[in-house]
This record gives sequence, structure tokens and C-alpha cells, in this order.
Amino acid sequence: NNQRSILLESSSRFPPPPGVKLSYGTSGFRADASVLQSTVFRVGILAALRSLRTQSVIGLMITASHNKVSDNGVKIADPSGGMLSQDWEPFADALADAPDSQRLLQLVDDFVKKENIPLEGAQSAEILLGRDTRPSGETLLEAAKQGINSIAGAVAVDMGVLTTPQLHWMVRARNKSMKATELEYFEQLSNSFRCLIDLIPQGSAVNKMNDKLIVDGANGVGGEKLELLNKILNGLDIEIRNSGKQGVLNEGVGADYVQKEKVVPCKFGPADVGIRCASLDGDADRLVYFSVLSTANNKIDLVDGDKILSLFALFIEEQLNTVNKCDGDTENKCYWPTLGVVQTAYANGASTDYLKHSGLEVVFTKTGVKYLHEKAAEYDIGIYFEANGHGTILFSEGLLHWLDGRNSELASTSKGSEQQKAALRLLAVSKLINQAVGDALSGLLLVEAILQHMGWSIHRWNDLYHDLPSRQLKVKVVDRTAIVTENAETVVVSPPGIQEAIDAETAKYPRGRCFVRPSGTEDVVRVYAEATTQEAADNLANSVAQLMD
Ligand code: NG1
Ligand code: ZN
Repeated sequence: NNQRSILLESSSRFPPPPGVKLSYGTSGFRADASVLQSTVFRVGILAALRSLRTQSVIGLMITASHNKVSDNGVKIADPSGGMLSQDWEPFADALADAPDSQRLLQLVDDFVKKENIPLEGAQSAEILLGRDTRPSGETLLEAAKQGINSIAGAVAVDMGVLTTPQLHWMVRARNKSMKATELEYFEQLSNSFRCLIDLIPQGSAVNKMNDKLIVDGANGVGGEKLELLNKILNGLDIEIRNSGKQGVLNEGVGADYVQKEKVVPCKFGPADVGIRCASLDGDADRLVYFSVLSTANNKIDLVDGDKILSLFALFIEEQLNTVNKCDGDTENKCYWPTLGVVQTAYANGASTDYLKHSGLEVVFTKTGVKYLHEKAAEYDIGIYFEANGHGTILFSEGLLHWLDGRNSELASTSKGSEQQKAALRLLAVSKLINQAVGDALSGLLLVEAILQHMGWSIHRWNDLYHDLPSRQLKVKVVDRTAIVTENAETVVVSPPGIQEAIDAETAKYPRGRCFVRPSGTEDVVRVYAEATTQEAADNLANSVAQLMD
């Protein structure tokens, strides 16, 4: 019939390159841009089917984040704005892998039956498309459109160049029947930021804090968007460097570079010593802070995702305690929401100790935002961050409802009280922080608001705890899938004997901690080691790396 012949015809125009096998990893499909046409076309088909199946708006983002500029990638945003549901990932792999149009058609046929997808009905599907600033993005976006258009009733809406979190936010907003343009996104961020600033307690050292923030935009989309947002913000002095295409995307710049290498990014130098600086990654879903050190050349004090998490957790906990202050008022319906903090094994041990000592509940998941997000969603307020700066705060509907009620009640009994202000602050945070996915721009505004609230400099913040020295290594092995881990990737269960050998090495170092796992995005095994001195961390990592051969 008609649908079949359209699919056959269009897919024959996007033959898969021979010998390329891709899989939908923790960040969708990623590869050298030159081999991605066929995959992106097919992900267009997948997005259309997902939209028909869920009867919701779906997102398709073309980006390779912090990877080099010649790479690209594609990933799907589900109706909630989160990552594609994990039970569709095998279908994504199979689609990308189909050797020819006939086999592709067969796969689609079978899947449509299995999932009961209303194909060729009166149903319609809508897919929002976004891409980062990579030059290959334009033609890949065209391939995605053709994939979408080969499914009857599916409509592709090109939202242009966006950060990954902007696209996820738009998908989420559309499915809540809200307007979802870039302007609405910027307005929500700037209004909720303003709200937090207006609620800063009298006497906070606000003026001292009104100093400049310098942001490294990774020569990508994040800097460009921050420039636009900055025009409608007030209460912040931001200078943006490495914005748009000033230099090569991610080369010597960006959050991944700064966090992994712990060095000063391009266009930053001695003149910036002591100033509060931040760095975004290539698609602006990661954020780290740093300050340039005066002493050694090229060295920085890194304020990573763990420390952003700690700052957020501290602030949220303080506000929750204030909202619930009972003031001897027996009528007061005190309700203690569950607050959970989610980390991975890459979180610095000092951060975990700090969070636990602060009385917070800390849980661990496997590496990959989809796992952290899922876990955080189990709490009334769940805060998650990877050490590399990807994370956000999730608020349950129930909690937001309770906060709304509490706020109205307090507005009539004790308007302007600290309790009411704390409720308003939490509501503002829920609007400022991106509930769909980690977002460097909204994260940055929340950090800035909290630092002003506390009257803290970046140095005061960085002193919350001191990172244990750590070392990360990559090891090339014949078959990385031979390494099987458990317990949030902290224990190797196969091959036998490896974990015992790692334990024996680790035991040689005071406060030593070490784990290995196969990377989900590169063909390597990653080794992470931590100890009380840099030399010890290096030695531990090196000796465990040798065990991998
Ligand atoms: P892999 O390659 O699986 O370690 C990396 C990051 C993750 C996550 C993903 C997705 C590290 C150690 N790993 O995963 O945290 O960001 O990429 O982009 O940073
Ligand atoms: Zn990214």
C-alpha cells in the first residue's frame, strides 16, 4: 500500500554505510558525522512512531555534545522531556542496523504490530527538531525530516539551533499544553531568577557579590543563547567568551575539557585570577565552575558537578526546614517531603562524605543521566548530578501542590514571613531549574541566585569540602564488554579474580577507592582512583590499569 511504498522509496535514498554498526547508548547515536545520514533518517522514522504511539509531541536533537566538531549524533526526547524510554532502545538499534530498505520495512511492520501503533489512521504526530552549531547539523536535520515525512500523518517542526535542554524543555512544555517558544523559555528562566533575587534576605552580602561572572561557551550554542538570555536578565554581570563559532567547538574549551584536564580554557588567563568563571559544554547540558589560580600557570580550582549538587542540596534543605518551622502553631500541617541526592561512583568521595554528614540521603546509580534521573524521580525532591556537571532537581507534582497550598495559607496567616518566603523560593526553583534534563543555563542562574542568597564568593563555596585527589585513565582492551559490573558499577563480577586484585591494590592506600567499568560512549575501559595524595591516586590508577591487560 501507499505507506509502504513511501517508506521503501525514501529509505532507498538513505542507504546505511557498509561496515558501520552503531548503538543507541546513554546519549543516543554518536559517530563521525559523515556516516550518520542513514541513522538520522531512521531515527526520524522512530520519532514519528514514538509520537503516534504516545499521542504526544516528541523531540529529536542533533548534537554530539562535548565530542569533537567533526562528530555528530542524534537522540530522542520523550513526552516528559526526558530521554527515550529504555524499552524502545533495542528497536532503535535494530532500525539503525537494518542492512537494506526491505529489512527496514519489515522491522517497522513488526514493531507497529507489536506496539499497536495507530499507523495510517486519522492520528497525527508532531516532532520538534533541534540541532547544535555543528556544520554537519543542517544536512542531518534534513535527513531526519525525510524520515519523519515518510510516516503518514507525521509533521516535523524545525526549531532551529538550540541547546539540548532547550529542546527537551520545549517538548515537555508542549505536552503540558504550554507555549514552548524560545522566548517563553527565556522568560520562565529570567522571571524565576528575578523572583529568587527579590527574596534574598535583608543583610545578605549582596553588594559584595555583585561582581562579574565570566562564562566559557565552548565555542558552541550555549554561549550564543546565554547572550540572548543575558539581554533580559537583570541582577547579573555576565561576560561571555568562546561564544558561537569564535573558535573550534570544544577545542581547548568547554566543560568537559575544564573538568577532565583541570586547566584554564582558551581566552582565559592571568587577568582573570580570582574571578568567578563557569564553563558550558558543546550543547549546554553540562556546567562547571572554576577560578584561575594565581600561583601555577594554567592551573584552576575546579568547582565541579558534585559541588554544584552540594550547593543546591544545602539551599533546598534550608528552605524545606524553614517552610516547616512550626512556631508552636498546632494547626500547622508539617509535612516532611522526601529529599534524595543521587550520585554515581565518579562523585568525589569527599562530596559524598560531606552530603551524608549534612544529614542528606545519598544514593548511587550507574553512570548515565537516564539512570540518575529515574532514581531522583522517586523522591518528592530529587537532586542528581554527575561529577562532569550534568544534573538537575526534580520536584514531584504532589510536593508542588503542597507548596502551592502552603504558600496560600501562609499568605493569609503570615504574609511576608520567612516561612512563606521559603515556600516561594522552592516554587521559584522548580520553575528556574529544567525539570526535563540537566541544563547549564538554568543551572548557572540557580548557582548565581544561591551564591547571592548566601552572600558567598566562589572561594567560600569551594571550601564546603576539599576534593580527594583522583585520577581517571582509559585503557584500550580487546573486548570491553568482558568486564561486567554490579552495585552501581563499583564491583567487577566477571572475569573472576579481577575484583580481588583491585581490592588488594586499593588496600595499599589510605582512603583508597578504585573502580573500573566499560565506557558506554567510547571503546575503552575507564579506571577511576582516589586517595589522599595525587601521587597515590596516580599510582593506584596505574596499577589497576595494568590489571586490565
Ligand atoms: P561513559 O563513556 O559511559 O563513561 C560518559 C560520561 C558520563 C555521561 C556519558 C554520556 C564520564 C566518566 N562518563 O559516559 O558521565 O556523561 O558520557 O554523555 O564522565
Ligand atoms: Zn552535553
